[in-house]
Amino acid sequence: MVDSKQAVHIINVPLDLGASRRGTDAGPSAFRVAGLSAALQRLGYTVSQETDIPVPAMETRKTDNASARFKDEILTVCQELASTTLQVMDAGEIPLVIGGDHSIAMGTVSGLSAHFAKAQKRLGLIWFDAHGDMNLPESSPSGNIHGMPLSHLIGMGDPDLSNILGAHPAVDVKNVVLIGIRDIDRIEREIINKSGVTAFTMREIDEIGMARVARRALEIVNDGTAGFHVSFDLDGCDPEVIPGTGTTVPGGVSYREAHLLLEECAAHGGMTSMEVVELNPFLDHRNVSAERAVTLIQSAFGRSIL
Ligand code: EXY
Ligand code: MN
Ligand code: MN
Ligand code: MN
Repeated sequence: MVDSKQAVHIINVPLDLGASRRGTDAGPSAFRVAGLSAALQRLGYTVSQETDIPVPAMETRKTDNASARFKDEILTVCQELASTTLQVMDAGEIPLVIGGDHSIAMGTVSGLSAHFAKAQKRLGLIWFDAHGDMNLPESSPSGNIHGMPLSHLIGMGDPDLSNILGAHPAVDVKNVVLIGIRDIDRIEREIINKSGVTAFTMREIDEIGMARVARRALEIVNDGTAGFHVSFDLDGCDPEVIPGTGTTVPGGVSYREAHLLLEECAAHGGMTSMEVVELNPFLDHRNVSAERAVTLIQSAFGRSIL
């Protein structure tokens, strides 16, 4: 569980092969410039180490897999990331994974699950996103793997991508919640509805408020689990809050609502790890999205206003 006596281990994954739009490969650099490490240290954490996962540049690769573009490369990156996440958890440190596009979650979460599986324990998962990320190679309108990681983590889809480190499924659908969704593809909608994951759409957030959404989500992800991971896609926030991301969708989560969710995660005490994905510094204005993302991470790691 996240606790300032534990060391944070930042894992940078500059991947953009899972998206059509270039630029998430510069995410880790923008977070460094925005002072991520110092921001954690101000909260009392030690940042034990930064590990950079090697990622090939798109220009050096070709993909002939139209339904899951750059699958082989993404699989290799996710396997390396999963091993790293597992080692970090085994060492008692807190993994903070910085993307990169959202494909990396298949690696992050598989590594976390492998850690808990050794003790016959399960992991809960909060997936904050404008999108469902529940396409399958055969349903995807784009072939972009960043639209598919969650379906693979619940054991569907391509068998290589859904079996990283032998965790299959990496998470049990009954402990998975989607928060903030508002842009779902036609077949993806059926996949989500049949899957058994709980979805808090923007409509639910509008209707009952983020405070209640957060509390219900925390009940679900902590039901019978050893803790929960937060996979935070910055495009879940409204584009006015986070302009620096590639697949913006209007009508998103406000700055304060996002903080509230993460403050509730910290107050609960069961968060094991976090990842922040889809920052695209080339679409940002003077790194404001990275700076806001750093403050969001601070809330998840226990920063309180007073
Ligand atoms: N649903 C669309 C697709 O599968 O292509 C868009 C997915 C965007 C995924 C982003 C980053 O969370
Ligand atoms: Mn996503
Ligand atoms: Mn998204
Ligand atoms: Mn769409």
